[in-house]
Amino acid sequence: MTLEIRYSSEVAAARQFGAPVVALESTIITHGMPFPRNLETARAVENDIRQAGAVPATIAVIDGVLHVGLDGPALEALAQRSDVAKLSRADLAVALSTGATGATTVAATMIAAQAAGIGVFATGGIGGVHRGAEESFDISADLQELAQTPVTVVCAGAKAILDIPKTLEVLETLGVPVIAYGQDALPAFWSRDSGLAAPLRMDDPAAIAAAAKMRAALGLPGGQLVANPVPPAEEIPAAELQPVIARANDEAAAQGIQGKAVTPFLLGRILELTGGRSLETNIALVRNNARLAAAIAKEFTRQG
Ligand code: PSU
Ligand code: MN
Repeated sequence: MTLEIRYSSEVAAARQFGAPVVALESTIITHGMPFPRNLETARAVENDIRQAGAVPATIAVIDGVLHVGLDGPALEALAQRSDVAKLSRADLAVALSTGATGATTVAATMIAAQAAGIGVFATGGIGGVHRGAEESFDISADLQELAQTPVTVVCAGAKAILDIPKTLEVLETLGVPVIAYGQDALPAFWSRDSGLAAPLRMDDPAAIAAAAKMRAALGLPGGQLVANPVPPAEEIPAAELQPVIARANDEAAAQGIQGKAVTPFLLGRILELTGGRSLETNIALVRNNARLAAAIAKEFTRQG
């Protein structure tokens, strides 16, 4: 059995000429934002990466084929479909071998990026340890993936819907470097400050790329998590969001929402409860992460 990867024309050209490439996930498109904002955002993020001098590679499984880079019509079709599976590490091989269509989570996108030789990936927020995980055992496969797959993931911190202290503890146990970009505090997705210090801080894309290369030189598996704070003008302060998050979490528990459905449910409810404001922040932070990921990708190329 061989893995077939279908590259978009711009990603194929970038690979041929050794140009910098940034991977992008697709679950944020299909399960993270409503249509049509999801499509507008996906396009804007891709253009941000191009304007920063790198090539975007949005990753998804379409009819059992692993796509690395989606052309315009494919992106549009994916953004409009409501029957798309959410594929994490456990699902990827089954989807590919049964001809399914699915969007890749952070974990699955990291696996695909590595298969395609892409070292950096931009997203919004990673999955992590959910509140009440001591009862539910709900810990995202994204954390294990960061421990074993050598891709630098640029996010805006762990989503504030999670238990952030527990998420940090698990990342520490797994040996994942958690690097705040340009500040000491760990950002919390919609907010710039989680109230917790980040384990590591870096201020320079070149240093982040060099650290990834040093990790490989040491023979260590796994990636790096870069937490990039949302721009100040777009943030929702943590204190303001806290009651909304508590209510969304309570509703999820009361309605018995479980497993893969938890994260999309919480994001959707927070969007409603903030009157759409959380979505604007989400869009701003993903675009901000795309620009930083492009700068890191260029450093990977420059450092060779
Ligand atoms: N970040 C967002 N929106 C999302 C996600 C992340 O801003 O929809 C997705 C990512 O694909 C991440 C997934 O991998 O949520 C985590 O899901 P879970 O908690 O079920 O592992
Ligand atoms: Mn989960």
